[in-house]
Parts: sequence; structure tokens; C-alpha cells
Amino acid sequence: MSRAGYQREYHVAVIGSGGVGKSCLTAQFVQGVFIESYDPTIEDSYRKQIEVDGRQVMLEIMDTAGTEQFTSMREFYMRDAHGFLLVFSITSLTSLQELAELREQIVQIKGGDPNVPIVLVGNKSDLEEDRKVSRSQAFKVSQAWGNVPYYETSARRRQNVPEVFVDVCRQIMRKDLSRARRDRGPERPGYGGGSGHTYSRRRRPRRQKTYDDDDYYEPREKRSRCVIL
Ligand SMILES: Nc1nc2c(ncn2[C@@H]2O[C@H](COP(=O)(O)OP(=O)(O)OP(=O)(O)O)[C@@H](O)[C@H]2O)c(=O)[nH]1
Ligand SMILES: [Mg+2]
Repeated sequence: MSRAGYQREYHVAVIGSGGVGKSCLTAQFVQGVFIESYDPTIEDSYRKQIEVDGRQVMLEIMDTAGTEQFTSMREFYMRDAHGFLLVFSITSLTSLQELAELREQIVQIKGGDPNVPIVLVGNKSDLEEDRKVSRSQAFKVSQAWGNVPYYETSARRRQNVPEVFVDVCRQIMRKDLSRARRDRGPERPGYGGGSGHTYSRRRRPRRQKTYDDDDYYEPREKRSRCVIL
């Protein structure tokens, strides 16, 4: 149990077109393995306990179907999830374009809330020679969606994989905290003894960097609205 003495459970849905690497990202994060073969997902869910900003969090990860014929559960998981990884492959422009509709559906299902916790994920970054989506293209999309964070990941090389899950989790926590504050004032009994001080610290202004800072890397708590390459 965390020093806050209270464990939260958050639901994260991993969504995007078929074959972009949703299952591989999830498997890398949960089990630390890379799956070479392609077996279209119907619906899988995983639970993993992680520590974010000193708090123990139980993540329930819904690995969803990208293939049309298996998408009947879409509305259910969109309602259920607190946060979303919107995944495309940097080797397919169509896979990025198809996310727009999914994102609109999410916002609509969440009652028009434009601040739903979302991370835009460009996967297969190891396939640079097959790149069809430039970083600037993807970054523009992330800005148009209200400055959601954009990361490029490689499930194959485990690059930025934990980072995307932690980022969406942190966004959910932040939202949870502000809701608790709104409902109950500055005290935070919902966090079971946490004063909220540690967490609110994360809200300080961040240094803005642009997507083409190739060597850009800052400690996790400092970055959120930028591209991680
Ligand atoms: N080179 C490379 N291949 C990847 C990466 N991630 C996934 N793949 C491959 O892409 C294929 C599809 O990966 P999946 O994770 O099954 O794709 P998915 O998005 O879950 O597909 P659906 O379940 O049909 O929606 C597999 O053959 C993977 O090995 C990556 O980061 N780099
Ligand atoms: Mg899958």
C-alpha cells in the first residue's frame, strides 16, 4: 500500500485501428514481452499495479479490437474507461486519420468533456524507414485535440511504453483530485491521508518544448504536453 494508504483503480482503454500495435504495447507494459505474430484482438483486459507520484494505483487496461467486425463493445468501454491511449502506427497515415472519429465519439460519450484523459501514441517508431506520418503531422493533431500529449513508442524495443500508461494515469489522477477538491473543498479525504500537497505540486507550469527537439527528455513529472521522441 502506498504512503497515501489508499489504492485507486483506474480504467484505461487502448484504442485504434487494427494492427497498429495495441496488444503489443499492452503486453510489453503488463508482461514485458514483445509478440511477433499478429492475432487480431476481440477484447482483452489486464490488471497491473503501478506507482505514480508516490501513490499505488491499480490500472485496469482494456485492450480493444481495431478490426471492424469486433468493435461492438466500443460504446461500453468508452463509457467505462477513465482514460484512453489513442494508438496509430507511424507507418500508416490512415491509422492516424481514423483516430479522429474515435476521439470525437469519446468526447461525446463523456458528455462533451474536452479534457478527457487522452494520450496520442505513434507506435512502431523502430520502423523509421517506413514512416508515413511525420512527427509534425501527429503533433498538430495532438494540439488540435486540446494539447494532449504525443509520444512515439516502439512496443518492439519497449521505448516509451511505460511512459504512455503513466501519463494517462497521471492525467486521470489529476482529474480525480480536482473533482475531489471541487466536491469537498481543499481537504482530500478520498486519498486516505494524502494531503494533496505532493500531487498538486505536479500542476506547476511546465517548460514548453517543441516536437522537433530530438534529444528532449525531462523527468516525468515535468513533462506532459510535448512529444517524446
Ligand atoms: N516493428 C514493430 N512491429 C510492431 C510493433 N508493435 C506491434 N508490432 C507488430 O504489429 C502487428 C500487430 O500488432 P498488434 O499489437 O497485434 O496490433 P493490434 O493493434 O492489437 O491489432 P488488433 O488487435 O487487430 O486491433 C504484430 O505483428 C506485431 O508484432 C512495434 O512497435 N514495432
Ligand atoms: Mg490487438
